[in-house]
Amino acid sequence: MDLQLPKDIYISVLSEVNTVLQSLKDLSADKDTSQAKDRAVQIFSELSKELRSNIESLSKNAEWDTFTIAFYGETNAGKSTIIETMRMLLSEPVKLAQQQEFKDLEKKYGISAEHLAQMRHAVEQASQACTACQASLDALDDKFLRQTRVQRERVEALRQQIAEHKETASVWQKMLDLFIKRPEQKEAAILDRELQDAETGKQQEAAVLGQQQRAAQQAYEGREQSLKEAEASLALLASRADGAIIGNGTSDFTLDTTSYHFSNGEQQFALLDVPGIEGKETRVMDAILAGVQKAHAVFYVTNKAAAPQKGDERQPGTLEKIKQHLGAQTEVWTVYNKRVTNPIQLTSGRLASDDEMASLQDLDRRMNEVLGERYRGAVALSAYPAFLAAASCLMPDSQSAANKAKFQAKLSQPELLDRSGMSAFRELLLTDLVKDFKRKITRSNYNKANQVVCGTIGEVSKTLRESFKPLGKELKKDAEQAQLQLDTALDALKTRLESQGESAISRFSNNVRKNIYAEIDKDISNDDFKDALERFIAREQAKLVAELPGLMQKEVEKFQEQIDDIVKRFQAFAADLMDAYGNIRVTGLGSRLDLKIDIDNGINIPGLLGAVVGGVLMIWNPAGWVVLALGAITVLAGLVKSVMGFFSSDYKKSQQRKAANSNLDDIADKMRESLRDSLGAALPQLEPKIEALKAALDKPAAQIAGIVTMLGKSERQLKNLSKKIETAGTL
Ligand SMILES: Nc1nc2c(ncn2[C@@H]2O[C@H](COP(=O)(O)OP(=O)(O)O)[C@@H](O)[C@H]2O)c(=O)[nH]1
Ligand SMILES: [Mg+2]
Repeated sequence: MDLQLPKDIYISVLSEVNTVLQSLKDLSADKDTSQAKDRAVQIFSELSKELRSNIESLSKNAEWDTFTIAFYGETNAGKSTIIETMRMLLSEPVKLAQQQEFKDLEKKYGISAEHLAQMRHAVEQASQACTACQASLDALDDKFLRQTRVQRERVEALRQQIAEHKETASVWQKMLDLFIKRPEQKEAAILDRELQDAETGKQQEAAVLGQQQRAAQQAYEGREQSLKEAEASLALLASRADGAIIGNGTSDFTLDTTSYHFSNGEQQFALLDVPGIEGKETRVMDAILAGVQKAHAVFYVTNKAAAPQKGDERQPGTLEKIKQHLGAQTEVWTVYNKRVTNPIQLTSGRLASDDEMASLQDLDRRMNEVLGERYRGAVALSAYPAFLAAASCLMPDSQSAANKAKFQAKLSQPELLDRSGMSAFRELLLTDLVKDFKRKITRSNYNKANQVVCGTIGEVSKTLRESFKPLGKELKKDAEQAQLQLDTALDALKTRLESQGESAISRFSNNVRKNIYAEIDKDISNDDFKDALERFIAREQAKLVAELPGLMQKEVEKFQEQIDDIVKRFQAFAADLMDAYGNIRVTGLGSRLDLKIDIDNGINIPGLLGAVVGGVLMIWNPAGWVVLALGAITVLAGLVKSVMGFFSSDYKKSQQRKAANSNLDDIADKMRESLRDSLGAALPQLEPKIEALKAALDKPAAQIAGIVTMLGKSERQLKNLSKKIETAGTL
């Protein structure tokens, strides 16, 4: 493949495919093959439409300058955690800027863990003070009610006595009461005054307490307000904190693919954070596919040390998704992200246990089966502890900050990075993966282009294998069978015409014999005998000439029906075959490709059929042979003259019968000969018509065979193209 620039691969593939299509169009075709050619061209252009759109999408998504590595896997596997850690370890510019912003904000608001704790404590204290004030007020009420209970009850009792007295008193007594107060009235008045004094005292105390309560409430509200403000600036801070891209466990956290750009000396590379592959929405699927198309290498991240799940008919499993998405990648690695929650897990030497190592070997085997030599192996690491070690801008008071403290109390930062496997992963990324990246980019992009070509080769092969080849075979078999039936029908016609002739001859002989015997029995003279024989022969000939055409024509018509049937059966059969094979599903196109061919086209079968029988009846007079055979007949009596009644009458009769029989035998022989000649002249005229029909029956199979040859050629040309891409990609 002679390209000026590696990226010209797409244009080159498209132009090669056009060449294949053009060479299909350029094939010379005659009247019979042109329809097949048109179909082959149509099918190939349909199949290459898919190729074109795939190549265009590659050309749109392809990345040629920056080596691009996608992190691919289920949500929660730890993809974002690994990427976030790498951003910090490799000083990704956007990350550095973000960290700077975080520190600036932290300084501006003076927010620290202790400060926040103090503020929360102050709010708590103020709230307690409020509660205490309310309690004092309640206590005051209680005390007042308790202390005045005896007096209030006594006043109530006195009021009742006064009321009763008013109801029962005499008029005199009532008059008296206007001037002299009763003792209960005096006592009640004293008690009322005392209660009034107590109430005034309580209210004075309550006023003091109320003032205290309002002050406490004000203090509480003020402090809470400051806390809220501090927390709001905290949210601002959180968006700039390390780990902001890490998910919270829900599957829609990462919806789009985000890329992070790194440079390491000469090398430019990007890490792609791809959404979780269990996502079903098209938006997510598109993002995954676009990410994977761009990538030159892929890390399949999983938090299970086990081979990916296989799916079933209803739901594709992870393994099928990997096969579908990652088939065209240059290199694929597995990252086993072991979930570590306790620093103790990192202090015991190796990260992966023996069991996990064994499971990972099984996983490697499965991935190898699916991806072949593109699969590079598995790496074990623990992302979260490494993230904690690398992070320097964590939210004060956060779980991560607490975890960082917990892990760093046991292991230093370099120890954490080593033990978590992250240092080794960083080395892998910077040396193995990114090394020689220009060549790798070319190889990966060529691989992807080749994958598209191979996909189309697969479609062409499938179309040939599942449709045209078996269809051609079956059509051929059916045509052969129908041709055999046509031959058989022609043979049968010949036999039937012969036997019609044969029975005409015996009918003729028998009738003449019966009649002449009756005459002979009348004891006629030899001259009369000869006359009578000639008369009977002429009469029977006339009868045959009258009835034979009808009988013979019936046979010919029967033959016509037979061949009609044979041809119609074949046509129906062929149509069924077209239905069965002519509508196959072509993967990827999302629709069915209609491969139907109109088999009658160009073959005028009804025309041919009409010609067969019409022709026979035109050239053949079915009774002509009788006329020919008897036209020149002379009855040879061959009788001894019966002079003077020398011979007895019985002898004469037997002589006449003998003469009649020998004459009839001669005539029958002549008629047979004439029949043979007549059939011999008529039937061969049928043969070319039957041959023409047979040839017509061959046409559908021949057309399909033509398509098979033509598409087969295109398939070979595509295979050559694929080989060329492969070679160019590994240079
Ligand atoms: N304990 C522990 N948690 C982890 C580890 N790696 C990731 N996580 C947690 O798993 C969750 C999802 O991680 P994330 O990196 O967003 O996964 P992604 O969906 O693959 O991008 C987050 O809560 C992480 O803190 C790990 O090694 N140990
Ligand atoms: Mg994520």
